[in-house]
Amino acid sequence: MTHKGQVEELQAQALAEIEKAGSAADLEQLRVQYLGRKGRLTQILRSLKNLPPEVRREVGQQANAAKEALEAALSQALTTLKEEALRAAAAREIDVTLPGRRRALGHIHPLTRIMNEICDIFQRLGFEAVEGPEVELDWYNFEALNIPPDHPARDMQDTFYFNDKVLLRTHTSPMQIRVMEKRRPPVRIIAPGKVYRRDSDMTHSPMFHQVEGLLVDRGVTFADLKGVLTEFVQQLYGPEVSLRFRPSYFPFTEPSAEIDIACVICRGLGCRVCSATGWLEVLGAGMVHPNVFEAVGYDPEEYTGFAFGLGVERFAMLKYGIDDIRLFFENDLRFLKQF
Ligand code: 2U9
Repeated sequence: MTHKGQVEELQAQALAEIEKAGSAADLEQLRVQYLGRKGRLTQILRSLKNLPPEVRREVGQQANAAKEALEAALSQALTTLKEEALRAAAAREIDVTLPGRRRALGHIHPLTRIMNEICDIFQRLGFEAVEGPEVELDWYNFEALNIPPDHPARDMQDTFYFNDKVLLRTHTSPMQIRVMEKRRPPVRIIAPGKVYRRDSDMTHSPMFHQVEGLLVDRGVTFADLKGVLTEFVQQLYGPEVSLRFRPSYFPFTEPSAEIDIACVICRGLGCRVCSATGWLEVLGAGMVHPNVFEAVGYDPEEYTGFAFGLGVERFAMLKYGIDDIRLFFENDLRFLKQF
């Protein structure tokens, strides 16, 4: 075969193989095979010097043209392979140029936060937190707490009953009874948790949260009650906030009081939130009724104690200026993200 025929055949063979190559590695292998230092076309170019001058010129021109053609074909094939890979990724609906997605960070529910703050303050004051059943017996929820059989709280209209004796607790006070039945004084506990009442509007939810407290020992007085609750309110609302204790009535305490703070919205001047009174009721409290001590087997001549109760939602609504209690339970992110 002529030299010219050799070059033509080599070029045709190389181009066919480049066309069939399926990867960048295949293409590189072909480049080495034909154009590398010991490549087949390179060897032809090197052997030109042994040819007679009249053939050398023609074959030389042709070999150089073949070299250029192969280089162009290799580079074109590589570009085509890359384009095909991108098109395949797009077909799988993966846009490799999009930025990564951030994972949204959750946070503590406003009610949980207030609940934790309240419990932390009482725990620093020496109170132990106790938790117990939300499905309760009539004895713990009413009878032992000196709540008489004809009290309106016992009505079907106000309490969720399962049957005559079993109900959803309407306050966390049953826990204090359960603890006193098991332990002797001194007792210093708080009972945080869910409670249930048949009531629902802007300021009442059928399920809400309470923190109640109880301290029993020899020689406990109303002055101890005032000291502990003043300290609590000032730790939560700041040392400047003023309090007032108003006489009140609860079946399970005697004497009883309701505790107001100067309105956190208008600072006592009178506004819509405090109904123009300048005061907000935040706590109920009193000295434990002797009948309650009798019910748990404590001698009321030997021991005295104070108790208090607060509604967590009410505290949170006052703290954050929220006017509808239902917002806490709708899990609307537009609401929750504000805290
Ligand atoms: C025992 C004895 C006495 C707990 C008390 C209150 C006053 C009170 C309300 C606050 C707002 C209920 O959530 S609320 O609607 N609570 O006013 N609670 S004294 O007295 C007790 C508890 C347990 C054994």
